[in-house]
Amino acid sequence: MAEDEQAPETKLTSTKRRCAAAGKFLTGRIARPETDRLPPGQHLVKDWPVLDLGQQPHLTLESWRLDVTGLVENSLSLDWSAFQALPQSDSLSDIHCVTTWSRYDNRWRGVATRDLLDQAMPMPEAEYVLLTSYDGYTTNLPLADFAAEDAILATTWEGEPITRAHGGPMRLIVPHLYFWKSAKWLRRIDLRAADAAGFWERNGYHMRGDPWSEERYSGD
Ligand SMILES: Nc1nc2c(c(=O)[nH]1)N[C@H]1C(S)=C(S)[C@@H](COP(=O)(O)O)O[C@H]1N2
Ligand SMILES: [Mo]
Repeated sequence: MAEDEQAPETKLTSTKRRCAAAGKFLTGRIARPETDRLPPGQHLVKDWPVLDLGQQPHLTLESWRLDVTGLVENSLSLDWSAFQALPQSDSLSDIHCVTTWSRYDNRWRGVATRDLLDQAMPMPEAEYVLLTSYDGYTTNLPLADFAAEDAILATTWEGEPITRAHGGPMRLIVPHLYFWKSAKWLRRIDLRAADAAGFWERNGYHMRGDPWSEERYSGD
């Protein structure tokens, strides 16, 4: 076949494409060999650095809310007790920050993003989420990544409430993407048909941010 001819769609590629379309919630299962645990260009730390825009909001559980908006059948606006009434899950995962530190084996408890999405019921057109936090931070990610099996709206770390500095009372954890996607002090989850850049994504960071393919900056 000549180089410039379009390859005909094979049975395999068409099946793969259909799975990719239907499998929104089936991606994100992490089954990497142990040797591949530390992504390229990362080094391990034992402490847990604090990184943010420098405005750490003081939130009270009485006034806290989480909204789920956009392309969902059921818009949600949950107060703290409604959020706590959702199924609670545990998740053990590694952190990979784009500034090159990684931290293994963090034990989280909270609401699995899938359990929240089960309540909100995303419409078929929903492909991306744009997250907004109480400090004004925003970040975007594909819905499939947000809905990964081990992604969690975490309220505790190592059995203790997440501190304000680390995003308490609730922050997102999406372990298989760089940590800037894991919004602290999460306020709103907006489901969308199209991708829209968040804070760091408008400032040169990658739209997806996969650590194993070093998607650090928008040119990567
Ligand atoms: N709301 C909010 N979430 C945020 C940020 C932020 O500035 N505001 N910074 C991101 C970045 S760049 C990183 S590396 C991690 C840091 O989380 P940590 O301070 O708990 O280590 O939070 C991410 N989530
Ligand atoms: Mo970061």
